[in-house]
Amino acid sequence: PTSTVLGYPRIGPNRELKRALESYWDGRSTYQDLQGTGRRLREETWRRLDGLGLGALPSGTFSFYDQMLDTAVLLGAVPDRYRGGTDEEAYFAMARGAEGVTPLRMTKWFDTNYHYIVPEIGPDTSFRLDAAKPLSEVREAREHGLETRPVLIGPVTFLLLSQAAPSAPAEFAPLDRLADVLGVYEELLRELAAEGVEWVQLDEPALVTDRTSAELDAVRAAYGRLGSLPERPALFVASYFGDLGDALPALAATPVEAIGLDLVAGGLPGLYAATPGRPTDEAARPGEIPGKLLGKLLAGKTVVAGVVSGRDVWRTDQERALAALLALRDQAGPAAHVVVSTSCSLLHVPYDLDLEPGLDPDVRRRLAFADQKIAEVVELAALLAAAPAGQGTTPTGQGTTPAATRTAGPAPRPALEHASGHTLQPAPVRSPYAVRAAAQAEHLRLPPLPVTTIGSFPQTGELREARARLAAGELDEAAYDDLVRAEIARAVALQEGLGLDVLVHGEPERNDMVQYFAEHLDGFAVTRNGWVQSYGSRCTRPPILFGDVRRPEPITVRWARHAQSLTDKPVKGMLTGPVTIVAWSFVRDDIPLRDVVFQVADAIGDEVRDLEAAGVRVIQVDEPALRELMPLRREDQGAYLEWAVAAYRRATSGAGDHTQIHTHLCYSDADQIVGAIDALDADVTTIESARSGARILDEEAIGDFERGLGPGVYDIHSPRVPSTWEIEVALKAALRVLPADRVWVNPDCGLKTRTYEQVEAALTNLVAAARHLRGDQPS
Ligand code: THG
Ligand code: ZN
Repeated sequence: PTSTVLGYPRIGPNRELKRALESYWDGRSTYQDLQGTGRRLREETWRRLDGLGLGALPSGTFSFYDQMLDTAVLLGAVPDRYRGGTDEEAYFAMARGAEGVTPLRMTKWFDTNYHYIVPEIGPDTSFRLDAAKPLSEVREAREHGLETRPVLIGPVTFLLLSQAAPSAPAEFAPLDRLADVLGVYEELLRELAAEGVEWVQLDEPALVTDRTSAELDAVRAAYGRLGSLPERPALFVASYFGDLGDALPALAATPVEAIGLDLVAGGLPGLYAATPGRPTDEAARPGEIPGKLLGKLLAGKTVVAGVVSGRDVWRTDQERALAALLALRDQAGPAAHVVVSTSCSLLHVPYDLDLEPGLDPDVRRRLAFADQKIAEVVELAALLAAAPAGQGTTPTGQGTTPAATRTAGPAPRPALEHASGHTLQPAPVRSPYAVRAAAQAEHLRLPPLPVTTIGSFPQTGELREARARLAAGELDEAAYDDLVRAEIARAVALQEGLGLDVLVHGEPERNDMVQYFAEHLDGFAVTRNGWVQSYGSRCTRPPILFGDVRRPEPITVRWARHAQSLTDKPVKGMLTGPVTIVAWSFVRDDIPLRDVVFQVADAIGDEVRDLEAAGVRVIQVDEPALRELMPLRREDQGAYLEWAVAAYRRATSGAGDHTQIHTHLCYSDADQIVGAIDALDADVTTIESARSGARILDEEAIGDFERGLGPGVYDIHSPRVPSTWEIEVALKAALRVLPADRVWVNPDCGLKTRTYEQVEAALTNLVAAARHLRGDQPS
């Protein structure tokens, strides 16, 4: 084959899988119904890929929940507590929990907005092959007359991304079980060979992050062993999201037949670099392969060249991609074979631009969604095949157009105007914390252990329906506004009645916070149907940041003003931080990411100033994706954190000393970036999960954390209402390391997914716990 893709979306062009899953979970349909939807989606996908002219089709990229979870099932790594029912009950219990069992942990898939289920591996996990899924999908495709390449997570990545079982000894690591897991992969490869399968794709994205020499030994051992199996399909090891570094020679020395390289995010020095900040003339990183050695490494192998980005929505620069393919073909030498592909699975982009007729034509002609990207792959493969050998020249990167400004039509489009001038104004600097704290104490007059919430209140069905009717033109703006105002009044009255100290308006006007800000900022386009899977049945519609970002007019001020008019207690203004807005959008690549984030920071900074001018005394700027955008290689992380923190401070430093800035971060890995969180210089930081809150308090680093902290003391992901007693226990732990005027009492995240009944009960207990402990505090 000359062309392929590493994977394809599976939620359905109209979110058919989401609907089928949720209906099955609610008991409105059967597992057979769900399987029927799965079969139809897979058939449609294969027919579409084949129809677009793709040379080799993947199978197994479909999943009812997640590919890491599927691999755990494939290997029989199902912890005992999930067993007992049917296979599908165990599968969904691991994903979502069930009566009496909590689900497996879920975490971010590398630096994407996709979440995977974290398998649990212990010294006693008994591995046993369950090849039903890969085999049945291969057979299913054959019923449609199509031959496919099963796609699986590779053994090294599977174990590196797994967590140790809770019962495992401290020194145990899942990778310790490599030899046992390889036994199961061997058995699978034999079965696939017996089935007549010619190629298998094993995904090893964990190899693009920093790996120890022991881990590289594991790579050599794993693929040495699988490669030496006498009866097996050809092995294609795919890497993506970065460059393989030292793992490339390790992998190349094994008998695997094909290696996949992400030439968009990673590239090879002097060969290809499409990402800003990685100019083509950049010196090789330690461990990178100089171009001339490439031929030796890849002799006899197939190189699957990921030149069409699977993660952005921009059209590919065909000229530049072809130059890279030619250079790769020449450097890899005549003994290698080059296949054109996407840089990673297309899971991370929407299906089809044709499903988005409402987009501005000027933006639209720069875009490619999954199906358009497949057409690009096919076209590049034809161009490569037609080009005679010996044409490879190293692309200089000059004279090519950045993707975000590239267009479909033959006529060149005018370049986007650039707002870098306005991003270069220096941001004001806030006074030291002690000065601010004194001004805020005077201005806010809060009790010790102040009680607040993170921002959102339950989103009622009525509200969601009203938003849908507004979008469909069945409800006018004024009627919708009245509904939002009434909902704000309800949330404010509830908080006043319960005795919270800093109130919120509850965010009834927002569906997704990033979508909401994108809708109100210039430089963004939003889609109606551009869904991308976030986890399980949940999706987001990432906005498209295509141009210079500006805030044409205040966004949240009228809602904040309304809420504040209803109470004498301070009401928090609620904003999303610049890193998070950018992390959860598709972002232009014609200027450095840092400059884009700074532009968004300035737009948010405008909103901060307007909120303050409107009399808002507390402003929360959330940055839940601060960790997510972190570069995968350690050597790049320091520079990122520096500009990410600087962007946050740009956004917030316009606030006067008397205005209290809050921030909120989600996800339990916040403890990895305590230093950066501290450097945000927010007056108050609230963090997710009572569990991770406790862990952060354990950190020695907390001694330097000299501002307000709200360790989440109510786990909002569970419908359970915490007792006053357990909230007090959590707060007492915080009071051992922080004074009472710097400890905040709050849930661990927004209340959007809870019911009003649960929220009222939990907040009652939160206030009771705070009041009880206040009695013990010196005032
Ligand atoms: N917004 C965006 N990205 C995110 C989050 C977010 N990434 C990380 C985290 N939060 C992911 N969590 C969720 C939680 C719920 C949903 C999506 C991601 C969700 N989505 C609705 C659905 O699928 O039915 C659709 C929501 C909508 O109308 O936009 O429930 O908060 N951008
Ligand atoms: Zn949160």
